[in-house]
Amino acid sequence: HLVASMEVEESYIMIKPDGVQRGLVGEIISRFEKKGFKLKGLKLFECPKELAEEHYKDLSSKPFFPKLISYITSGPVVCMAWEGVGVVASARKLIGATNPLQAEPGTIRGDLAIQTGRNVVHGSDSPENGKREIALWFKEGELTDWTPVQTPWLI
Ligand code: RTP
Repeated sequence: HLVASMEVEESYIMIKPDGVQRGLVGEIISRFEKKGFKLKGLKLFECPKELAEEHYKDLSSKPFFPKLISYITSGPVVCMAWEGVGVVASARKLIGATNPLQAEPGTIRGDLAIQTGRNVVHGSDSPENGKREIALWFKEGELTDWTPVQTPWLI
């Protein structure tokens, strides 16, 4: 179980192909934006098979791995880098349980999804993986470190 930290962290959040196909991009982005996290990178992207396999390499021995790779590469995804205090655990909370039927109402998966194999969004599971995944999915020039103007509630 992830405990919310007081550190400024980065999380890699990705809207999976079903989220894009179902027209949920704005809805999902708005949840992180309204919470108060800072968007540092955003792109619509067709994920090559090799990248999907690298991203999910820890799951490569699982029986569902081939299905997972074809799901993630089945259409464009929206890649995002979000920054903020405790963003990794907080984003996992906003996203909800892996199985959408177990995700609480009010969470993204709890409100918008039914199946584990079509659970609309990914969020990094540790600050280390947040950094690793952002480096994996974004090139250097694609990230912007900007300072919010007169919005002290954004960190
Ligand atoms: P994610 O990495 O996408 O945020 O998901 P997670 O941590 O909640 O779940 P994880 O166990 O890391 O699994 C990654 C993704 O693989 C798919 N999955 N399918 N039994 C199955 O068919 C199955 N189990 C997992 C899901 O898309 C899950 O989000």
